Amino acid sequence: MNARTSSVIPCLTIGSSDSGGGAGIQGDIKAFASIGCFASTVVIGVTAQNTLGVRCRHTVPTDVVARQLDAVLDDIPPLGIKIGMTWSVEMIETVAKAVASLDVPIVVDPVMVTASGSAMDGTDNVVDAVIDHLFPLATVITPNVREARKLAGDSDADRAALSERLVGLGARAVVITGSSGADWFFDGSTHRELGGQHHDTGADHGAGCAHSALVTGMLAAGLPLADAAVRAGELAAAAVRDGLTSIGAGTHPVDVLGLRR
Ligand code: PXL
Repeated sequence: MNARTSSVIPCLTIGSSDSGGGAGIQGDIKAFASIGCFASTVVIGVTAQNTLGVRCRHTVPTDVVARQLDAVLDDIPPLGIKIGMTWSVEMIETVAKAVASLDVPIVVDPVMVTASGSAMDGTDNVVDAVIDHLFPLATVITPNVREARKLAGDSDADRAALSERLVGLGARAVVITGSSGADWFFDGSTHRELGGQHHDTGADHGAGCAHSALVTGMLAAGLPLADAAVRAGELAAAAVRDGLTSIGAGTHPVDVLGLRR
């Protein structure tokens, strides 16, 4: 192994395909690559989707998901894992079982709604299963405000109260990602508002996915959690600022890769 190859950090994302290319697994691959991480991918579902919305979704059988997990973990041990959209209780259990014994940072992005407003939370019991099976494994969870409210079962608490409630439900740390720019960080002892910039470009499809993948990559690289959260927030905000407004007629995709430069 030479210095060049040893500096590549393998990261795994577990989530669903976005055929439009901006979010989900596709977004995560780009976000990982943008900070020098190699992406392996376990696909739990496929969406027929563009910038205007989700037309349908198809779930990969859990035994095939388990085989993907085995194949990746046997050969390409990740230094960080992101768990995105999980969709069903059975899928959550399959994923949790495969990663529970791994001693690497795990970022749980409890995806429940897309930037264009499509619901992505599958069956009713998913909220409980995310709390019961994924919260205990997570180094940090990264819901947006709507997702935090759903998980906390509280529709009007502020972000400080929400994050405390989520830690009370078993999350070690929480970053509530902000559509209005700033993120809220709570690690069980300290609250911080992280000063992300809000860019109203109409190009934030994939922003949440990019944000959590960037946190994952930075934790995998050894950054302390608070620093990873700050830097990921800055990069995610910049990806919205630079978003690809020529792509699609709906909520345009973010650009983490500087494609227009
Ligand atoms: O941003 C959350 C997300 C996760 N996974 C898939 C998505 C989206 C948002 O569009 O499409 C597949």
